[in-house]
Amino acid sequence: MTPAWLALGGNVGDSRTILDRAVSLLCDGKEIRLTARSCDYRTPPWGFKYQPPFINLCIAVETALAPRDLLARAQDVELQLGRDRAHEKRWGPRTADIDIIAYGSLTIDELGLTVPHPRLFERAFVLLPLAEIAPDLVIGGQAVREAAASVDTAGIERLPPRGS
Ligand code: A4P
Ligand code: MG
Repeated sequence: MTPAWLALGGNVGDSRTILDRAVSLLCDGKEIRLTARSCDYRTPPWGFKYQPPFINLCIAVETALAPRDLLARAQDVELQLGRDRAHEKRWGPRTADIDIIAYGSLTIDELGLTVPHPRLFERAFVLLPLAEIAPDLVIGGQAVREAAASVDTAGIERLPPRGS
């Protein structure tokens, strides 16, 4: 089993419910075991501004899958949750987006898969939830805690667990 960290986000539909479902569909307890889950965060849209706020969260898993298989599984879950890549614009609205942030200490730079995620350090909506579950994780020579402390977090709201 290899540790991996994934970021989830969405802003179409009931995002908190959809992303909860994404976590359960993805983490089957066998090939992908959930080891930590951050709170949900409400975050201002990044990249393309004129769209509703996102819900974002990060999870830590232990996985028996190779990186490509983990990506395929994540994309399969996106599809099950109604993601329609054919009609999306880049950085635009989506029901559920699942990105692999890091896979062990592996560096991958292939067509269709770059790990660690290349835009990680620009994205407070990933760094904040990631710092909650993996503050000491070092990615590309940088500790997540420090990266999260140095990024602009304006407008990001950490949400209490639902039902509390
Ligand atoms: N791909 C390559 N590397 C990876 C990786 N490490 N993890 C490839 C996942 N996928 C990876 O993905 C396009 C392709 O990236 C995939 O087919 C896969 O082979 P995509 O999900 O359609 O991504 P994209 O939208 O074109 O670009 P990117 O940079 O991944 O953007 P996001 O994160 O998907 O953008 N604002 C807030 N606040 N919160 C958000 O969650 N999300 C987006 C969507 C824009 N703004 C946001 C948020
Ligand atoms: Mg993505």
